[in-house]
Amino acid sequence: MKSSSLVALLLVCSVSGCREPNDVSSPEPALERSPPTSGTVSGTAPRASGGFPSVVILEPVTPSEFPPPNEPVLLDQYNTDFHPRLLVARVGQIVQFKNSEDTLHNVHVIDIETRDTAFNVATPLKGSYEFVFDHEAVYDVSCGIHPSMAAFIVVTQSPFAVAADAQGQFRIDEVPAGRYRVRVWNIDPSRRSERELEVETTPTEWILEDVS
Ligand SMILES: [Cu+2]
Repeated sequence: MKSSSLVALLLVCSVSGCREPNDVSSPEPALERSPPTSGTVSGTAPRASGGFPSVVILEPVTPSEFPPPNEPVLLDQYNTDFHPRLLVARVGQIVQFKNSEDTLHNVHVIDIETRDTAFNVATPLKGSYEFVFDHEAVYDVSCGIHPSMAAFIVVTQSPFAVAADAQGQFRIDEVPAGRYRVRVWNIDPSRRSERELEVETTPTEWILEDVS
């Protein structure tokens, strides 16, 4: 019967680690000895401006395809503020705009370059709205009901993008070795920068702030 052979196969897997039942060859291949092919990029970017941290984006110089992640990212509204105040999202990724309190908010999202409105919706009490950005851009997020509420969304094609902390510290793990264009975005245009760097398989600290 098929079901009993399936049970037998599962037993072989669990007891012997999925080797052929008659496999008596020496145990594990030395996987741990294969050289690393990716590295960690960490360092210091400009500190936050106006409460909004810098974003560090690594783009491979050789164009690569990166399918969007299945997991959504969240921009929440509570305590009459956006959380986080700077969100990094990927092209094609679902972004959830949530209202976690009993106060009416709305979400108005504007491309900071073109000033085009991506959308402007009321977020229902304790409800959410989903949106997928289809190209790279930086967006200004506001709530028309509470002028003090402000956030930014940086939409990237590359998966190697993070918001730094308030002091500018950042870390991006598992970056395949190779040459990258590094863009640092900050709401203060004088703190933005662009350069190229070589990602090595050994950890390297990068100073991405041009302090004058
Ligand atoms: Cu609001």
